[in-house]
Amino acid sequence: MNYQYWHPKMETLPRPELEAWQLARLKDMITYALRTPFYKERLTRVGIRGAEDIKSLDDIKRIPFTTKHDLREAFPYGMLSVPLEDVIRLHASSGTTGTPTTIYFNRQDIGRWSGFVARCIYGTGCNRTDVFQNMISYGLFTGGLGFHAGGEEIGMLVIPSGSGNTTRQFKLMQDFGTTVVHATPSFLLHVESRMKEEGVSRDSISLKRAFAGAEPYSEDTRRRIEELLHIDVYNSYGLSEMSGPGVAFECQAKNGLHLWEDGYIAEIVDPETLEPVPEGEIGELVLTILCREATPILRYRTRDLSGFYPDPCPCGRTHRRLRRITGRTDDMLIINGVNLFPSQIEEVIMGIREVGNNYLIVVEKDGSLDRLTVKTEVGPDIFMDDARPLNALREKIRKTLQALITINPRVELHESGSLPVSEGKAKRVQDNRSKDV
Ligand code: DLL
Repeated sequence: MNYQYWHPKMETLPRPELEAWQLARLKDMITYALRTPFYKERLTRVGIRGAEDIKSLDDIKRIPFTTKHDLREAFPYGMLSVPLEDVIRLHASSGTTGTPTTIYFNRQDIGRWSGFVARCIYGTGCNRTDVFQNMISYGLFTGGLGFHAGGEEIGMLVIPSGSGNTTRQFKLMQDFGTTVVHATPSFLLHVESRMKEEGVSRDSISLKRAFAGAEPYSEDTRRRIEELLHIDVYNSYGLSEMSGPGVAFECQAKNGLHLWEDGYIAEIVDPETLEPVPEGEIGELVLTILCREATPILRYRTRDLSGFYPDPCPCGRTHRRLRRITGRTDDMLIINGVNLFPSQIEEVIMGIREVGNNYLIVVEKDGSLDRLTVKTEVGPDIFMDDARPLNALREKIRKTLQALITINPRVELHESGSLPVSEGKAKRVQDNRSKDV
């Protein structure tokens, strides 16, 4: 494989130099952080009054963790570290579960962020001859403008199509010869189902690659999208608190996501004790941004569960690789006392060929017990009026799930295209238990 780097020097920087860079940038971030009311109070409390109080990377452990709650408390300007007139953009989380969290960027911050996204895109084999259709929401969500700027930096033709409206997406792909798309994995699966329904032939589009992220998905889902659409799919990880996409991305080796360590310091901690886990083990990812002056965020508890691969990547990049994020500490379901991550269910059902492209997990109360129902669509080869294959499929899903998760779920099969599709991140779990009491 001929691996290509957007920023060869930084992407292959020897570890000692990379760590020296991180220390210098961490000191810069401390200087900026001390200009915010929030961190001034937090850092002085632990005796950090200036960059000179950070002497080694290990000193990061002296810095208190930052949580989503802290960001909300600091809303709107408590974490802004530059004069407002230097800020050129903000992004915000949707705020559906409370006060939104807001991140500010100065001009250099936007430039650096685009550079990281460009690295991600270029590392998958794209170049300026590609036509890139960005099928994800624009606006306050970081996925749209973040990838847009990265694509432009490389010099690709970027089509800001946004999410939704599959008919128009197909038309754009056909008219302009789109070679690469960006979307959530659930939207890519939806696109594939709609392609069949609308009779769009694979030969009428020139698609080669997709970047898929913003929500968890399994290796089986990646394989399914790749096989159905005949494309390469690359996993893309990021979060608004760390500017959005461009934090970690798969290279062409497609085995783990390189976390750009010149832009972020990553720690993996035990979510209960908050102590570091042994190298290579899974825990909660904690991130410190090194590449944003206007809103420095230190030791942010992402709630995402991951770990680092211990071995180097064949691509030659020196930045460590994260394992696929399979869940969050706060999305674990406890069903009749059994701990279960939605990703475990996805792994089973997306591995069954006859299952369609969409599913939903419903949890309810049944008397004093919890009841788990897994609703899946069926694939195009299964007909809803033919009871025998339907019963056989239902039983196959039930048995496979029960063997893996030790819970006996109810399985409902639904016609292709009948389960709800979200234009943004898929809502895979409906937990109705609190409504039932
Ligand atoms: O989802 C930023 C983004 C945009 C990433 C486009 C990739 C592509 P938020 O809306 O703040 O930001 O959501 C961040 O989504 O903490 C994870 O729980 C989840 N997430 C994002 N990417 C992945 C992924 C954007 N590849 C939250 N795998 C994160 C698993 C992901 N989970």
